[in-house]
Formats: sequence, structure tokens, C-alpha cells
Amino acid sequence: MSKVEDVKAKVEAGKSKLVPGLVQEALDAGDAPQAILAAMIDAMSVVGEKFSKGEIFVPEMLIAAKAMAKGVEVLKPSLAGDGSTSLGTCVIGTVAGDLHDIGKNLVSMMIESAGFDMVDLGVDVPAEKFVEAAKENANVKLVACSGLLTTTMPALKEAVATIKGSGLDVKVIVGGAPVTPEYAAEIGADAYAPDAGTAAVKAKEVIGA
Ligand code: B1M
Repeated sequence: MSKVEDVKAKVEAGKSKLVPGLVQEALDAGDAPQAILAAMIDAMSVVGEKFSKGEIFVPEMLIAAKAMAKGVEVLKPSLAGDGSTSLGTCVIGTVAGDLHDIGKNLVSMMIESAGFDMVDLGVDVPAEKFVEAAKENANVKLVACSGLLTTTMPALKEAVATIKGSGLDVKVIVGGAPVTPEYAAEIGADAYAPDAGTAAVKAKEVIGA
């Protein structure tokens, strides 16, 4: 088994104590950080499929998520740039009712590496909180809203409507597994990205940088 395959297997099995060391070993062996990340994302897909089939339950999903988060910590310096040029501030969060944060954290990391200062509101963020944070923090140019559940897509819509209705001069980017470009356009978001890497590109584009 290659190092990358081993990382995937251990994330799937939720071995959070082993994953950081294995990620470091894979990096030391010359595996590309993007390939290691892709393997961890694949592992979470397998976990999701097993959950759908009733083969595993919420605690196992949570344990796998923790293992992935530990692995991402080790990968972070290799994936993100130094973020030294500030293009402005980006407020980011997962929308109300939604507790998924791995994708949001990756998106935050990549937008930061594109040159934004990040204000991370965490998960289960009510629409008004995005607006408050955009008002309270200096130089906010972008608000990024993540949603992972079909049941929280209306919360995504509400977040975009509330931010747009606030009169703030900020752009809004949305994404997350159930979100489509069509849905993003329909709810009035300024940009959509299917993954963290694209989110960083779109973040710059949408503010005209
Ligand atoms: Co949940 N969960 N979960 N879960 N969970 C999914 C999403 C699910 C698809 C699993 C399944 O059934 N196959 C399913 C949703 C089904 C649906 O809505 N159609 C599901 C469910 C049902 C649930 C619960 C309802 C289960 C229950 O309690 N019965 C519950 C809901 C809790 C809540 O939020 N209120 C729940 C709970 C959990 C845990 C807490 C146990 C845990 C999350 C822990 C955490 O995040 N800290 C969890 C996990 C781990 C998953 C899966 C297995 C993995 C998610 C993940 O981290 N993926 C997931 C199955 C899956 O995704 N295949 C699942 C890896 C991550 C890198 O990908 O988050 O998609 P992702 O992010 C991507 C893109 O989406 C995009 O970029 C990222 C990568 O490049 N992206 C953006 C994300 N945000 C973006 C924002 C952008 C742009 C791009 O711009 C702003």
C-alpha cells in the first residue's frame, strides 16, 4: 500500500492519532500535497456512502472527520501560500443548522492563501451574523457561505438575501456539495465554486482583483 493509500485508509477508519504522522511521511516521501488531500476527500466520500447504506453511523462519521481535520493541519503549510498580500477581508461560515466544517475550513485556507484576511464564524451561522461580522470587521470585501445539507440550502438562500438586503458593498460566494451553479445564481450569489481551489480563484475574480 502506498503512503497516500494508507492515509486514505486511516482517515476512513478514523485513526486520528495515526493520520498526522502518515501525512507527514507521505509528504517526506515526495507525494504531492494535493494528492494527499484528494485521498482524504475520497475517504470522506466512502464514509458518506457507508453512512447512506446504514453500514456506519454518526459517531463513525465524526471520528473520520476528526482524523481528516488532523491530517489537514499537517498539510496546511504545504497547501496554502503565505497570504502576505491583503486583498481585503473575507468573512466565512457554514450556514444555520449545518455543522459540517471540513470543506469550509479548506475553502477558508485556500481563500486566505489567495491573499485575503479571514474572519471565520464557524458552523451553524445565522444569516444576520454574517452581516454583523461584515460590519464589525475592517475592509470586508467578500462573504463566503458554505452549506453541506440539502436541508440547509434554504438557510444558504436566506444568508445571501440577508447580506444582499443589508446594503453592504460586499460580494457573496457560495458552495458546498449540494449547491449547483444554477442554485447559486437563483439565490443571487455573486459567485459559486465547486471546490476549495476554485473558491480561491473565484474569490479574487469576484472582487475584481
Ligand atoms: Co454529515 N452528511 N450529517 N456529518 N456528512 C453528509 C454531508 C451526507 C452527504 C452523508 C450521506 O448521507 N451520504 C449527508 C447529507 C445528505 C443530504 O443533505 N443530501 C449527511 C447527513 C445526512 C448528516 C446528518 C443529518 C446525519 C444525522 O444526524 N442523521 C448530520 C447533520 C448535522 C448538521 O449539520 N446539522 C450530519 C453530521 C455529520 C457529522 C457531524 C458527523 C460530520 C461532520 C463533522 C465536521 O464537518 N466537522 C459529518 C460528515 C463527516 C459527513 C461526510 C461523511 C463528509 C463531509 C466532509 O467533510 N467531506 C458527508 C458525506 C460526503 O461529503 N460525501 C456527510 C469532505 C469535504 C472536504 O468535502 O465538505 O463537500 P465538502 O467540501 C468540499 C466542497 O463541497 C466545496 O469545497 C470542499 C472541498 O474542496 N465546498 C465549498 C464546501 N464549502 C464550500 C464553500 C464555497 C465553495 C466550495 O464557497 C463559499
